[in-house]
Amino acid sequence: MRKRTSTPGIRPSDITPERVFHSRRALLGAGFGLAAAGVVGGRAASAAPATGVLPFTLDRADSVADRPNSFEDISTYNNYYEFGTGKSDPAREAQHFRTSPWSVTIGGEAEVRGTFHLEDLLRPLPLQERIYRFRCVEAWSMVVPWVGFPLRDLLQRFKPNSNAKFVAFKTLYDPAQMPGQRVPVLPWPYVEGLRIDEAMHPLTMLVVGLYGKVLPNQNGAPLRLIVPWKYGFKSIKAIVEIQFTRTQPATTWSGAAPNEYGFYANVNPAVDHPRWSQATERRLGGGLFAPRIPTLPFNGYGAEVASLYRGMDLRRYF
Ligand SMILES: Nc1nc2c(c(=O)[nH]1)N[C@H]1C(S)=C(S)[C@@H](COP(=O)(O)O)O[C@H]1N2
Ligand SMILES: [Mo]
Repeated sequence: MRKRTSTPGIRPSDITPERVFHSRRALLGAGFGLAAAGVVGGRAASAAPATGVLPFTLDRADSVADRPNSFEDISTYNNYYEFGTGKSDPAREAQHFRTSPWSVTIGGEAEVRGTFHLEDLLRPLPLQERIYRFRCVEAWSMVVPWVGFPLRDLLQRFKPNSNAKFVAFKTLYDPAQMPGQRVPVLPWPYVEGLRIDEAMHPLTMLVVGLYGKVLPNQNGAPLRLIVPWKYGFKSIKAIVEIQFTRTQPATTWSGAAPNEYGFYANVNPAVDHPRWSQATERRLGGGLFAPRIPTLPFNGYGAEVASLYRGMDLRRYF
């Protein structure tokens, strides 16, 4: 396992790589003044309600060196079918989505179960910034400075028992607020799942922020999963339920098109989608003529996660 770095009280210029720091300064000029200033000033949690700023420490050991995409790229090109199937729909349609109050039900094969206010769940968990690659199954990709915490830090507090072999996640069902749920493009609510060892892997995150600020609604506020070595559809948004289960849970896309999307969905350049190649990807923000880049096995996280799948035929379990 990689070394953790989590140094409280680090200097503003240490919080993120230089170029991110400068792009935050660019955000300042773009009208995100208060939030960006709070980030570089390392302001504390009390600033959050007023400015949307989150306190965090950079987890450099678990971050990639790739240049992060702009806030604009990450927050205006989205997949979130609850708010429409177009890439620019969620940024517009999710603007007034209510993320507070928010509660999450945690149950199933665990000693501790119940429904909790999100702020109570989050209170004991220190936030980290991690810069991760993100690869959609549609063959576009980006690099994102998420703010969140390892999922396992939350799950462990619920004391899963030995029957807990999988973890199932559910998105909010609220057609009054989510216009896409009034259309049967997918069975609602959106559900996803992980094997317990995948859920407990230190790279698996629950995310509450982006670029040091509260997560934009279109990116899955107030709470979404990020599994950086899997295709983006595993990274379920607006989570209201987490269940420890004995058996492999149903997942939305593998149920909707089982020949195209599997339960595992590990990024794999050697296994093409039936309708397109997965060998290369288009990095967002590169413009029309940017060359495609090679897709990496496990999205580049193979050294950390390949051992989870030892002995499995990854063509069969795709
Ligand atoms: N509830 C829900 N979660 C979802 C989706 C969705 O439509 N609904 N889309 C998935 C897909 S296909 C991708 S690629 C990512 C996109 O995340 P982003 O918009 O933050 O880039 O969210 C995933 N999580
Ligand atoms: Mo996706």
